Amino acid sequence: MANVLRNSAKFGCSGVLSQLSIHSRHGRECVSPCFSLQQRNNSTSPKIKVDLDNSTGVAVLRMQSPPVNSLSLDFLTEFCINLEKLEMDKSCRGLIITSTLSKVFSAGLDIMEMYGKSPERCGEFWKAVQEMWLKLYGSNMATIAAINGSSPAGGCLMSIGCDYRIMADNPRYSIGLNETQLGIVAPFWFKDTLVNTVGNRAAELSLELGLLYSAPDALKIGLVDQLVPEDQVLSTAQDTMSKWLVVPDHARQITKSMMRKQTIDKLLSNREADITNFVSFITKDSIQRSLRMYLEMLKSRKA
Ligand code: CO8
Repeated sequence: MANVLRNSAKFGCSGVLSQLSIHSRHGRECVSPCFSLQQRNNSTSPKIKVDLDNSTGVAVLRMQSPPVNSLSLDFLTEFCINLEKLEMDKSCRGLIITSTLSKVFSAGLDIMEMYGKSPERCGEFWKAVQEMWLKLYGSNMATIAAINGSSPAGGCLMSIGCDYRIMADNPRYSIGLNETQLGIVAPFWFKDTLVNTVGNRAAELSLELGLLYSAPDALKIGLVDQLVPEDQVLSTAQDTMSKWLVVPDHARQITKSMMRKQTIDKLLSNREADITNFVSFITKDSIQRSLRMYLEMLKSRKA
């Protein structure tokens, strides 16, 4: 069994999910007995909708949290619960992540979760961000991001947490880790994931300048793997997934673990320190001022 899943299981999921977890008949952990199989496979909730096609073993997770699918604590908790449910479902082999919103895949972390919040709340939030990445980057499923809109910062992290990225060929959509533009710093595991995706030099430029790449430019540096017309993003993801699933699961999973384990273990062994760093950084007056200015800029753009 691949190490990735063991690692993420060892460190558990959100508190909510830990409370729901029980052991099932066949020895794998499963979620609360109140979920029927049908419900587990096709959950509908306000922020995320998951549909698992039992005939193909492919689940489509649709983010549907207007206006911009920002990653709030509630959103992340729901995301992790859904991911864990799919991970434990033997019939699910592949996951496609996409958005129901027009123009936006995900605007990244919900800035309001980092602005004017208590240190305790910031710590809880950051733990959920870590959990989202650990579960996605370490998933045993084959994962494809069907990026049908802009995907800055945490949205980009979610995308590069997948195995493959297909983006709408629309120059108005952008993707990248733009943290420095907000006056904040992408943590080491954001950086490591980007380096693993585009290489050291492109990651260095990208991170220092907080670059947001248009879809064609993202393709050029390898931040996304493929561009397709907007109305074909999901169907291309489905076609691509069927090719990925030709590869025997165990061989793909062990290979994925071999490629990603070191990066995952680095966060796992520094998890508490990373939370402490985030909380002390984000609650600084100067950082709070930067975030306020950024929020004002976002609002004024509309005016
Ligand atoms: N969080 C909270 N609210 C947001 C966010 C966000 N990330 N992004 C947009 N919004 C709000 C806007 O303020 C606006 O609110 P309102 O309607 O009340 O005025 C509403 O969502 C709609 O936004 P737009 O009008 O801008 O929507 P568009 O469709 O025109 O544009 C974009 C969509 C391109 C996604 C645009 O909103 C955008 O660029 N957003 C900002 C994205 C961004 O910079 N995110 C960075 C978040 S930080 C992060 O993810 C990593 C942090 C790591 C921390 C490390 C510290 C140590």
